[in-house]
Amino acid sequence: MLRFLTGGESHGEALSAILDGMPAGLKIDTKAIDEELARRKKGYGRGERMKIEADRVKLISGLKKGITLGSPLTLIIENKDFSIERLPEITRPRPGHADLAGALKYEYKDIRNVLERASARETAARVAVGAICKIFLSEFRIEILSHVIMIGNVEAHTGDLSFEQIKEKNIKSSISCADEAAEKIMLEEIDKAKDAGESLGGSFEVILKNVPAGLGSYLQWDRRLDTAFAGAIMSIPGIKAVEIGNGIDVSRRLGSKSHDEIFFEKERGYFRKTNYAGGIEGGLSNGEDIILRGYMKPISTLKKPLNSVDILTKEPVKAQVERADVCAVPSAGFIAEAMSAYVISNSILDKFGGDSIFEIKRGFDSYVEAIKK
Ligand code: EPS
Repeated sequence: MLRFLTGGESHGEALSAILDGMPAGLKIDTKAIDEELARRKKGYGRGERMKIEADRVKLISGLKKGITLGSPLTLIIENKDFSIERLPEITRPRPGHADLAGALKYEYKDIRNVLERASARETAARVAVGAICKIFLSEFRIEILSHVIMIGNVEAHTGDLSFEQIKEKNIKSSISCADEAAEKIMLEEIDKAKDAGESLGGSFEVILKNVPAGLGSYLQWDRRLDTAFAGAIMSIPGIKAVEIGNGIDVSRRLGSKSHDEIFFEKERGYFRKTNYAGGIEGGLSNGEDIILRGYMKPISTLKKPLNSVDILTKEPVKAQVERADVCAVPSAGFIAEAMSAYVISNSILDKFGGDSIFEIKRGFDSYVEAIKK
C-alpha cells in the first residue's frame, strides 16, 4: 500500500514528502512533476507568492537512473521565500483560518507558529506526490483532470462536453474553466472581489477516466472508495463539502430518476448511458468515469479584515492581513487531482498487489480482460 507524509513550513527552508510503497520499475521524469507543480501555481486570482517560487522538485531517494527501486521516494521542493525566522509575530487571528484554534491548542503566543504549517503552501508537496501517482496510473491508461465549475455564484455549464473537450478548453483558460462565457464573468468577479478587498470560493470537478470496475470494497466502511475520495478531497485547505456524481441532486429525486441503468455490448462489456453515481456504487468503482466535486470557501485572509480579538490583550481588533490569494479554486482542483491520483493508485495496489510495475500490470491486464466477458 502507498503512504505519504509531508513536512515543511510555508516560509521554511523547503517542503518535503516521503512516498512509501511505489513499486519498483517505474520510470520517473522529474519534468512531469515540475509541470504539475507549475499548474498548481496557475490561476487568475492567485497571490504574489506564486511569482516568487520556482517550485522545482528534487528526488533524493528511491530512484536509480530515473527508475523506482521500490524503496521510499523522498521529495524536496525548496522555498525561495525562506524567511520564517525574520517574519513578525501575529496576535490577531483571522476568522476562517486555523489561527485561533491552533494557538489555543498548542498554547502559542505567536499565531505565525500555526499559519506556517496550516498554510496551503503545503499542498505543493502533495501535488508532487500526486504527479508520481499519475505516472503510475498512466501505466494503466487512467487519466485525471479537474475543471472549475463555479466561482462565487457564477456557474459553468459543461454537461455536454467530453473529457477531451474539457481538457483542450482548460489549457486555454486562465482559471481551468471549460465554459468560455462563464469564464469571462468569473474573471470579472475575481477583479471585483480584489478591488473590494474580498475573496471568493467556488467549486471544481475532478474526472477520473478508464478506471476499471471493482476497485474499493463494500466489505468494510474504511475500504469503500467513496470514503477514501471524500476524505482526500476534504483534506485540502478551504474545502467545506465534497460531492460524488450527482449526489446532491439525486437526493431530491425519485429512485427511478436517480440510478444508472445497465447495458452490455460484446465489444464494450457492461456500460451505462447516465452517470449519476459518479462511477461509484456500493463503495466500488463501476467502470464509468469517477466524478468528484469539491466546494471551497473563500480564502480567509481578507484585505478588508473581519472583526477579531488580539490574543495577548483580548481587545477587539481587525484580523491580521497577510499576503494572500483572492481566489484559489483552480489550484484546489489541481490539488484534488493529486489527491485523487493517490487514492486510485492505492486502490490498484490494494487489488493487484505486486512489488514491481510489471507484476501489477500482469494482474491488472488479465483482470480487465476477464471482466469484459
Ligand atoms: C500558498 C502560499 C502562501 C499563500 C497561500 C498559498 O504564501 P504566502 O503566505 O507567502 O503568501 O499565498 O496560502 C493560503 C491560501 C493560506 O491560507 O495560507 C501556496 O503556495 O499555495
